[in-house]
Amino acid sequence: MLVSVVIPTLNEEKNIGTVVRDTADFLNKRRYDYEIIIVDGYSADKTVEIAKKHGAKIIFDDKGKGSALKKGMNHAKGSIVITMDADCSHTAKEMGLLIEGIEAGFDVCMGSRFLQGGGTADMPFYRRLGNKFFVRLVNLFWKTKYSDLCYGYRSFSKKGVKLLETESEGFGIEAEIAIKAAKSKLRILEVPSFEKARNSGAGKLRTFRDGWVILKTILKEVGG
Ligand SMILES: Nc1nc2c(ncn2[C@@H]2O[C@H](COP(=O)(O)OP(=O)(O)OP(=O)(O)O)[C@@H](O)[C@H]2O)c(=O)[nH]1
Ligand SMILES: [Mg+2]
Repeated sequence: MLVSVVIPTLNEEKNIGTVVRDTADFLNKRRYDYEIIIVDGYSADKTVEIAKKHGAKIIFDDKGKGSALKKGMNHAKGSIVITMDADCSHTAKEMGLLIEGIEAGFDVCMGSRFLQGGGTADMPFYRRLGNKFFVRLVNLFWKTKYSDLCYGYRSFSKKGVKLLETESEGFGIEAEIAIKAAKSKLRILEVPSFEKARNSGAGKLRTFRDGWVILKTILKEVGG
């Protein structure tokens, strides 16, 4: 069983080494075959060089996080595809839950900061408020029971990757995936996840600009 880990990066030179190393260590310990795919947005720093040194495959995408994730997921050869951030917010050990969710027969397994056992050290007030509002909106429209929405630590079966034909180029991607998974009647599981604070460097998400993008993404799916 091959596990593919897809990591979008933009100027993460202080973080990417740790993320790739911890991921490889975890998957080696569990004796999984794996590939780690970095989808880089043409970083101006040493992200690519460092990721390569740690054994990751590199592909490039010049649009945004959403477009990078789509490219990486379509490139992945694994029967389980995991997406994670490059800023050390996601803990490699938690990957066990994401892998086992797919092994148990689910198509999309979504980390949630708001299930018992989960949490966050990286969510200012307005983002928490926005996320809560979007979760309610999506649950209302699609009769889902999500506890979280805009969180990128997830796993997918081959079928899941194939059926999710996403269009978001930027930070609307997580919401779009959650909605399309429900629309496609995929088997969805949430597992608790703790989001650590970004280790180093600047976050790229802008709360109000990207909040607007996420709202437009949800409304587009209502119409479509
Ligand atoms: N390829 C690519 N990756 C991106 C782009 N923007 C962000 N990323 C990556 O996507 C992941 C999530 O971005 P973050 O900036 O950490 O977003 P966030 O976690 O919502 O924001 P912070 O809490 O401030 O860290 C990180 O691994 C980024 O390096 C982009 O335009 N292209
Ligand atoms: Mg982050």
